[in-house]
Amino acid sequence: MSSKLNPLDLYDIRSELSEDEIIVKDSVGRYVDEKVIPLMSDAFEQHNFPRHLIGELAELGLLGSSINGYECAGLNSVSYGLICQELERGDSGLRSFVSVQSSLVMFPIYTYGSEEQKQRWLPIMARGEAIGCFGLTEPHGGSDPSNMKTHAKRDGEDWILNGSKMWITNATIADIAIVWAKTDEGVKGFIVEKDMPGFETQEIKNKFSLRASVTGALFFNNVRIPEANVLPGTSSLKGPLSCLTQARYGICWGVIGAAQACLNEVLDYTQDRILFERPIANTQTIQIRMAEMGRQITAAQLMSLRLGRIKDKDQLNPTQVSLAKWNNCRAAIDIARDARDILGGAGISAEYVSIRHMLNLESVITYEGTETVHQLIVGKELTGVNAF
Ligand code: TGC
Ligand code: FAD
Repeated sequence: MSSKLNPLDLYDIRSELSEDEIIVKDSVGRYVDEKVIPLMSDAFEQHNFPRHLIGELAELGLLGSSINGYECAGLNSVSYGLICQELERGDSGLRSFVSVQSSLVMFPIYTYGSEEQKQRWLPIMARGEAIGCFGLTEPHGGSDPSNMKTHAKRDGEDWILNGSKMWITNATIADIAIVWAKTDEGVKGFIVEKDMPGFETQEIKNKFSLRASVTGALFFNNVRIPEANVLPGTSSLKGPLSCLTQARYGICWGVIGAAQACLNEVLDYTQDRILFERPIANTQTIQIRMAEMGRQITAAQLMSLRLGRIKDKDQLNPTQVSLAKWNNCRAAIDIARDARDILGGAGISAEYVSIRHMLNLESVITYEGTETVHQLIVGKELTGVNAF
């Protein structure tokens, strides 16, 4: 007789993890249980990103955790995935903060930056003393960044930047923005510092999703950028798109955490909710719905672990990330919506986590490439035809 399975890990993914990976998962998991989950419902209701957590995330080594050197932890890709999963079990907004800081700001500085840029920014970003944001999306359409209007022109030793970016995580709390702009020499990445004259930010308020995360717009009006703030290692759209591959990979894992939180909630709730003289967990329909959640979570876990192992061998193809981003976000949002329904009227209350995860996942399925974008990336791979 085999022992009872863990409902949140039906294929015992844990047994596939190294000792180091288990330590990362368990320590971040404990932190999320003790310090994050108790405050996220309020933070979401109050539309407030709990900034005091940044120092704690830094102390745990979670900022730029995949980078070697520069005071970063140098963890492998599976560990980064597990960090995202545990943080998003708390709230997608917190995982978003870490995704942007690590994959979208520290990664491009590490990969495309000069040694001076790395020395200047990476250690203070790892310590949480400087916060970053990533400006690619523009108001007229984020799915097609090749149509960006933001541009920069050389002026002597400097560059002059004009344009705007929309829907930018961390916009108003960031010390630096990695801004992607068209130039006569191709698409380049600029490190825009918050005090540079002509650079302004504005928070986007009244969101129904990711309320515990800061989102805003960036405006550039003749911002003078010294050559020392240009990332020298990239001059095409491949630069920003390669950053997206890193962040999308983290999301593949992250949304598993959100889905696990929802399944966990309904597993408890349905045991105690007595209707027609029996717990609703004893009905076939509720069991089938929760079994479906278990099936989807297991598939997402297997895809993410395989993706992580391929990434750690440096053999990752971005299309493989698109397939998992599509699959896992779709699974997580379906699970969250169904969990909300199983909770009945209680499911609309902030006392339960499912509706918060459900609302957050509306952003997660949209940002870092919408579901349609990822389907078309996979379609292009299968057919060889670009149908965008
Ligand atoms: P395309 O011709 O396909 O590609 C141009 C060059 O880039 C290469 N490439 C990639 N490289 C690495 N990773 C990827 N994911 C890559 N995708 C493409 C490609 O091989 C090519 O290289 P080369 O050497 O041949 O020049 O470019 P396209 O203009 O046709 O675009 C294709 C498309 C639609 C897939 C792309 O534009 C896209 O991915 N659109 C979606 C945009 C998006 O995801 N934006 C996200 C903004 S950031 C964000 O949402 C942060 S939220 C964070 C949070 O809070 O957690
Ligand atoms: P659009 O591109 O206008 O898409 C509208 C609809 O058209 C979508 O349903 C899309 O799937 C569909 N569509 C697009 N192309 C096709 C096609 N060829 N065929 C059929 N349908 C198509 N961006 C950043 O740069 N940095 C950030 O930090 C950041 N953070 C974000 C945080 C939040 C909370 C949100 C919501 C967004 C964030 N974004 C960020 C922006 C995000 O990446 C974009 O919202 C996303 O890429 C989609 O762009 P869009 O909103 O302009 O939608």
